Amino acid sequence: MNFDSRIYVAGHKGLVGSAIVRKLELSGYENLIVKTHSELDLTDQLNVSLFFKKEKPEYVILAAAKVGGIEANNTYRADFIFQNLQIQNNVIHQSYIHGVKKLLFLGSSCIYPKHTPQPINEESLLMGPLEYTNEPYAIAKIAGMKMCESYNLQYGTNFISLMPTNLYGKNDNFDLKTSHVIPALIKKIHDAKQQSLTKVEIWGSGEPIRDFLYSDDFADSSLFALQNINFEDLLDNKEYVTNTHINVGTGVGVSIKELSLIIKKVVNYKGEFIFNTLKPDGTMLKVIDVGKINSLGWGHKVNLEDGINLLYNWYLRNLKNLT
Ligand code: GFB
Repeated sequence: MNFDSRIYVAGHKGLVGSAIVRKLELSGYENLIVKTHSELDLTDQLNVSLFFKKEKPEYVILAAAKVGGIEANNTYRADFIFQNLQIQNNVIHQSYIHGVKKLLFLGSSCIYPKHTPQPINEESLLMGPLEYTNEPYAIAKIAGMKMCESYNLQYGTNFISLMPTNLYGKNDNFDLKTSHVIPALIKKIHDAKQQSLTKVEIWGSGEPIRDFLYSDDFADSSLFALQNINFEDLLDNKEYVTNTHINVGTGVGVSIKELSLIIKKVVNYKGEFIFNTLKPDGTMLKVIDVGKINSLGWGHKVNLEDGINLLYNWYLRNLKNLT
């Protein structure tokens, strides 16, 4: 990939897409192609085909998706599976039709079974039932990853699938109904401090364990994959080719209770937490094995407390645009 290569970043305004655009620009890649949702509806097959025909990207990063936290996934089940399948099918197929040199498909660690040995290894895929609350999204992401693998095997494409763990960072979603846990707790605890509230509600038991990766760290892994990882690197001498996707995370688990105490310290909030067990916990254990990405040469750099400090400072600087 050269500094003047035509690189299309689908979903450039989102948490992941915006981090990847920042990383590419800081690294000297000047020929980025971006389209807003209103300029290009990725669920529309004809418009995606016309876009590829006109723009002819050489590299594609598929960071566009219908995403959300546990409540959004559990509520908008049909939207999560339909929109993500449509986006993936259109972008992956057109990347093949138009000879894209490399595509990066971004999935999620929720593709793994609800109960699986920890830390979760890539080989655990499809080895058991999925977590109910995000099954539609997980099925869509598994389909996208398998589609990349199948196009590589049948057509010789070079489509790489990264499976990030729970991500957080600048341009995160702070809408309490649809957000993930870290932006939700930053907002709830910040607001409680501002309003001198003595208690903050945490959903669930506080016991679930998660592996949280800062979005700029994930963007760093995405550029590393674009520059250094190819499909043939992922083939081992098994009788059949499968599980060619790559986990990306910290490999370090933290409970939601521990997370809330870290955010309480960063925000300097003095109140207490109440755990609302009427809200779902979701998967109880979701820490991923990062041995594969580490052996390929990449490791995370930003630890959880530093990442939360970075995000909270960003939140305070951008508060007027977020409310
Ligand atoms: O981040 P989160 O919504 O997604 O929830 P998942 C993580 C844990 O935090 C759950 C708890 O056990 C929540 O019950 N939690 C506590 C909260 N308080 C809150 C709160 O105020 N808001 C939210 N959102 N959670 C997602 C999948 O699962 O993981 C997505 O639904 C995606 O599809 C993402 O795969 C990576 O980690 O449970």
